[in-house]
Amino acid sequence: MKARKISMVLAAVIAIAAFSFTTLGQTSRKGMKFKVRIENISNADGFTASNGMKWPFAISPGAYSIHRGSGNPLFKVGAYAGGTGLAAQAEDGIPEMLILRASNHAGVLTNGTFKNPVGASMPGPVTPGAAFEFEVMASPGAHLFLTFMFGQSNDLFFGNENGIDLFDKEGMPLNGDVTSQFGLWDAGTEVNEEPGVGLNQAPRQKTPNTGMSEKKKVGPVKDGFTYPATTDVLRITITPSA
Ligand SMILES: [Ca+2]
Ligand SMILES: [Ca+2]
Repeated sequence: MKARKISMVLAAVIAIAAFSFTTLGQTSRKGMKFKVRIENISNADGFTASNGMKWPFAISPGAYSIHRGSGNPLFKVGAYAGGTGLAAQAEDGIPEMLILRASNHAGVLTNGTFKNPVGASMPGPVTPGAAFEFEVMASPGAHLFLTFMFGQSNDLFFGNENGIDLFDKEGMPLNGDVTSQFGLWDAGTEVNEEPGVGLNQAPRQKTPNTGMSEKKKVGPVKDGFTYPATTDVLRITITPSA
């Protein structure tokens, strides 16, 4: 009798433990924290322009959006960027307006910016060897969008056209390198000059929003100049918190 009672109590304890474990697992999956790291892995020697001058590869502060459903809240390939806030992001590395406008997009759960390089107390560009890092909370079904500027350009930006799923179909969190999902895009708002040389590019222009304006649709860069392959200069990783 005694042994039977003990085994029944044990079974109940195991059942409760198993239930709590399952509940905890589900709860943590509903709101899991991810760390997003955007690292400039380009060579510190930089690139050589047609006039022989060296220029460093750098990226600007950027925007992120955690989103559910279809569409891209930050940019739309094949559409005009006018009025979306993309111009300030792509021309001057200023993401606030884009985030403000993106918050009207159906399906947006969270929007934010990343502006301070790791270890820096002030906003600024990420130069060779440096990185941006930020954390987001997300639940299954959510995906991530990012934008940030190619610093030595008129209106070029990096971004993922399609959302990056933060969980797989089984609800397991994404963990790894997602750089290959990012492209270099032309916002279509300012005429391109040679990268690292153009006087109307962010590092050299006298004030933001300077340069010959253009009215093209957002699309792949086609200007005859040479650009580094994205995976040669950037490493973007997503790591779930334990
Ligand atoms: Ca352009
Ligand atoms: Ca400019």
